[in-house]
Formats: sequence, C-alpha cells, structure tokens
Amino acid sequence: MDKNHEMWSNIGMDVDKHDMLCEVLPGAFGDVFLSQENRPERMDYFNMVVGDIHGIRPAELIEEQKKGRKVVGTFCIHVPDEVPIAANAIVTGLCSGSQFWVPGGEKVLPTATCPLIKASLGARFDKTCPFFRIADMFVGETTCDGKKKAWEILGEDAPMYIMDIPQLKTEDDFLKWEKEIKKYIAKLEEMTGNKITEESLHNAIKIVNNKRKALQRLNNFRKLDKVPISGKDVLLITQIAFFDDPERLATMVNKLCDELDERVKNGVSVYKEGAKRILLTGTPLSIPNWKIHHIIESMGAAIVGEEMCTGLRYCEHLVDETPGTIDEQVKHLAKRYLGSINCACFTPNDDRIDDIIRLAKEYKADGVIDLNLKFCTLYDLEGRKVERALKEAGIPVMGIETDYTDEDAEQLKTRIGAFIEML
Ligand code: BJ8
Repeated sequence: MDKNHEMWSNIGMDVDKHDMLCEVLPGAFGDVFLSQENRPERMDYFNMVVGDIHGIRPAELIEEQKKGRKVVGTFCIHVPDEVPIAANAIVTGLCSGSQFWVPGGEKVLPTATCPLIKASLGARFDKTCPFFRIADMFVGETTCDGKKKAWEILGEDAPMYIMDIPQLKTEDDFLKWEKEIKKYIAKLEEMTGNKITEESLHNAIKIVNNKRKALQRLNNFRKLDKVPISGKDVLLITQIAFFDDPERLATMVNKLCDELDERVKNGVSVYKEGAKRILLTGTPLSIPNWKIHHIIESMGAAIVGEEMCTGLRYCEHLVDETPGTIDEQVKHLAKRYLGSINCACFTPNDDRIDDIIRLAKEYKADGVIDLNLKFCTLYDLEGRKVERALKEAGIPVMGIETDYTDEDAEQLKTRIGAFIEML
C-alpha cells in the first residue's frame, strides 16, 4: 500500500471508491490546465498541490493534529478564518465542486438541492474526501435554506458548529454578528484549550490580510490590456487558497506575481489580441469545478474577474489592522465579514449590483456572465435585478444555469459562443 492509501485508510475513507475519483482527476486537470499555452513557470507549485490534493495537505494536517492542533472545516467566506488561526488551530475550506460526490449527497438530500451542498454532504457520507474525515469541527452558517437544513443532516454524522449570519446589514445586524464572532472565539478557546489574546488575534488578522493582499495583487494583473495569466489559473489558485497554509500560499502567490511583473515588462499576454473580456458573477466555483472557465477560455475569450466568493469577494477587502482590545478587533472583523461580502442571502443586496458594475469597468469587461448553480434559488432570483441593472448600464449580460455534470456542455458552448460573438 502506498503512503496516501495508508493515510486514507487510517482516517476511515472508502479507499476503493476514492480510487475512482483519483483515476479521473489527473486527466481532467491535464485537459483543462496543462494544455494551456504559455503558462507562467511558477504555476508549478499550484500544479503540484492540486496534483496530490488529497495527499500532501491532508498529510500535513494529520501531522499537526498529532502535535495537538485542531482542524476546523468551513463552508462560507462569512466565517472568519482569523478566529481559529488566533487559537492556533488550522482552517480548511470544505465546499465540494465535483459531480463525483453528488449521488452520495442525493442519498440524504432532495435532488432539487444545489450541487454544492449535495457534493459536500456526499463527500462526508461516502467517505471519499480526506478533508471531510480530518476536520475536528465543521462550521456551518445560516446563509441559505439548503445549507441550514443540510447542517442538521451533516450534524448526525459530524461535529457541527453553526454561526447565525444576519440577513440584513443594519446597525443591529453588525452588533449581532459581533456577538456571533465572540461566541465563535469562546468555542475555539474551549475546543483548543488556547486563549485568544489581543496579540494572537491581531497576528491572525495580519496573516489572513497578507493572503488577501497577495491574491488581490494577482487579480490586479487581470485589469491590464495584456493579461499575463489565464482566468483558469487564477481560479485554480483561489480554490487552493481555501485549503493551503495561508502564509505559504501568500509567499507562493507573491513569487508568481514577481514572474508576472516580468511578463508585463515584456508585453506578454496569454490571450490573443482582441480576445473578448468576460466578468463572471454568481454562485461559487469550488474545486474542481472548472467547467465554465474551461468552456469560455477554450473559445479564446478571457475571464478577467469573478464577482464570486471564489474570486474577488474573497480577497478585495481587508480587515482593519489597527491593534486594539478583543472587542475592538471583533468590530473590525464584523465590519469586513458582514459589510463587504455581498452574498445573495442579504436583502436588499444592491451593493452586489454596484460591485458588478464597478468591477466590469475596473477589469474592462466586454460582457458579464451571471452564473447560477442549479437549484440555488437565492442567486437565481437575484439574477433578474443583476441583469436589468447591467443592461441599464449598457453592459452586455447573459445568465446561465448549470450543475456539475457535463451533460449541458454542448448547449453551453453554443450559447456562450453566440454571446461572445455578439460582444
Ligand atoms: S457568502 S455564496 S460561500 S453562502 S450556491 S449553498 S447560496 S443554494 S454557497 Fe455561499 Fe457563503 Fe453566500 Fe458565498 Fe446555498 Fe446557493 Fe448553494 Fe450557495
């Protein structure tokens, strides 16, 4: 038995079933990523991480657990990473983006549930994802109805903690979110036995901000006329950022950005001149969901930004780094984690619409694609307002709905192709 198989079996995974995933993933990765021309050399690190995504990082997490550290798994970018980090725990993202896990989720959830939720529960119940075996605690949130009910089901099999996210952004809601963050701090202190101090929280805020700064530095290259890195590669890096050690990730992204600086000096672009520029908006794209990026960029268009949780929403806004008491720093966290994330779970959510228009201008998009995961009612309903506002702003827009299967790939190619043609 090789090292990975031994580890997977030790953490109670269904190794035979998981092998089926291992058989298809490298091929998919090769087709989507390695086939691209003129990739930056420093994508090597990210290729390596994703090439052994269920091996390298899980092994690190298990090593840290042996030293007594706890691992916390999260599903939403409203849940502040800074809190576990300040308690010397490790955070890992858990949202799942493969059809492989969906049938397992459908055993415990209605078919008419979004694929992200189905895949996440399938990954746990089918025992086919190491991150879902390793996490000592799963942190859910009350964003959409599907997730709220899914946490109850997941809670039958895994230790859950729920954060109650307000759905408005009034003064009272900020106070409520501060209270929720304080409860989360108490939970982490109890779980780890480590006290969160002013210093440890401040240090954690700086660590996560540095990751955000690196990711934003990377995204800034996409505003240029000659874009030195593909949208696919930036998506991959963002997806990896949810799993990797935050300090190492920031270092590797900054090294890549140094290479991109050189590319800019030399006028290198990964796209042909005149490639149409697309901004994506909508539901998140969890690893390994590369479907839409692959379709769009295979047609020669450029994805220059994602107004998504797996995109600019993840890195654009920093937490205020002014040192202070725990109360003051929690205020800074609440401001950033409630105020600057425009999930469709909020009402009203007009800031998202303003953001899409702003980003379309900043990243010089020729058009916007509003992407909805099937059965996500929140984003689907909001799509009407998004599309109307973009039309009023004179920005071409197209809405598409899809899932994790490839069944609609041909139809999507036709529709997206016609949209790009029209730009
Ligand atoms: S802040 S987008 S990460 S909740 S796609 S599960 S909303 S039915 S993922 Fe999300 Fe946080 Fe919002 Fe972002 Fe429900 Fe829709 Fe599925 Fe969704």
